[in-house]
Amino acid sequence: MTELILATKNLDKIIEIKSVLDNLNFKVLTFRDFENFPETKEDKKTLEGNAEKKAREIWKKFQIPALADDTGLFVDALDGAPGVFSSRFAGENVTYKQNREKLLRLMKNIPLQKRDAIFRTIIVFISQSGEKFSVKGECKGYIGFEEKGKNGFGYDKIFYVKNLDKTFAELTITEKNKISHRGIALKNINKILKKFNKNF
Ligand code: ITT
Repeated sequence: MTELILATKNLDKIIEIKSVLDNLNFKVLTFRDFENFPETKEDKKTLEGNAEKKAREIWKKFQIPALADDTGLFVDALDGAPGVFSSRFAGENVTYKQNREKLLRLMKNIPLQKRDAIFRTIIVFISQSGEKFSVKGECKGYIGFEEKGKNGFGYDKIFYVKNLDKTFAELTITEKNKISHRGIALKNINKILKKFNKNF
C-alpha cells in the first residue's frame, strides 16, 4: 500500500483528515508511528509557507510522501486576526478555550452584522520525489457571542457557518467535512493524491 505521512501533531486534525483519506486506500502514517517526529517551527508569514515547511521537513526526514495542513481563522473586524497565528492567539502553549475566550473578549462590543470571519486551509503535499502540490479550502461564517455545541475543536464552538446558522461544534464530523475549509481542501487534494496511489 502507498504510504503517506500526516505532518501534524494535532490529533483533532488527524481525525478529520483520516476520515477523508481512508477512502483513498493509502496507508496513512502519523507521528504515533515514529520516534523523534520533529516539531516544525511555524515562523512563516503565510499559511502556504507554514504548510510547505511542515510537509517538507517530514518528507526530508522520513523519505515518505507527506501532507500538511495549515489553517487560520480570519476575522474581518480584527483586520484578519488571529489568521496565521490562530493556534497561539492567546500565547504559546495555550488551550483552545483560552484562544476562544480571547477572541470573544476582543469582540464583545462588535454587533452581529460586523462579525464576519473566514476559515482558510492550505494543504501541501510533497510527493516521494519532492514535488510540491498545494490546494486551498475556505468556509465563510461569523463569530458568535458565546460558545455553542459540543463537537469539533479549536474555534468550532464560536464559528457559525454562513447560511446554516449553526456552529461547527453543532455538526457531526461528516457534516463538517462536507462544508468546512479543511473538507474542501481535502476534496481538492484527493484529485492529486489519486495519481500517486499505486492501488488505484
Ligand atoms: P499543526 O501545525 O501541527 O498541524 P496546529 O494546531 O498548530 O497543528 P495550525 O497552525 O494550522 O495547527 O493551527 C491553527 C489553529 O486554528 C488550531 O490550533 C486550532 O485552534 C484552529 N483550527 C484549525 N482548524 C480548525 C477547525 O477546523 N476548526 C476550529 N478551529 C480550527
